[in-house]
Amino acid sequence: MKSKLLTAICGIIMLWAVPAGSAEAPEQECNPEEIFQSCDTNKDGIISLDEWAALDADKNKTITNEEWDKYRYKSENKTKAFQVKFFSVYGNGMNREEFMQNFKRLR
Ligand SMILES: [Ca+2]
Ligand SMILES: [Ca+2]
Repeated sequence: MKSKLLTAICGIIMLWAVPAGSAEAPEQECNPEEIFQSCDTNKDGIISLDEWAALDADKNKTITNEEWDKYRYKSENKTKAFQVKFFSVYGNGMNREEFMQNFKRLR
């Protein structure tokens, strides 16, 4: 009987010890690879103008962290500042290499 009570108390203490989700989420280092994959919705390795337009909310040919957060997380800014400019040598879409070259982390 006594040990049962002790087990119950220990259980309650352990529940307390587990943080109930940190209130302030730390800023995340956004992963360019993840952004590329998300842009490339049909997974052909090229971000077409249509795929790009889905993220580029203000249509200025640049995707910023705000636009990314809105697309990916829907609310509150979680990503460190960055921008990616649309650049395509052949004008038919941006491949992975072009994307990585045009990804800029802002301070
Ligand atoms: Ca694509
Ligand atoms: Ca934009």
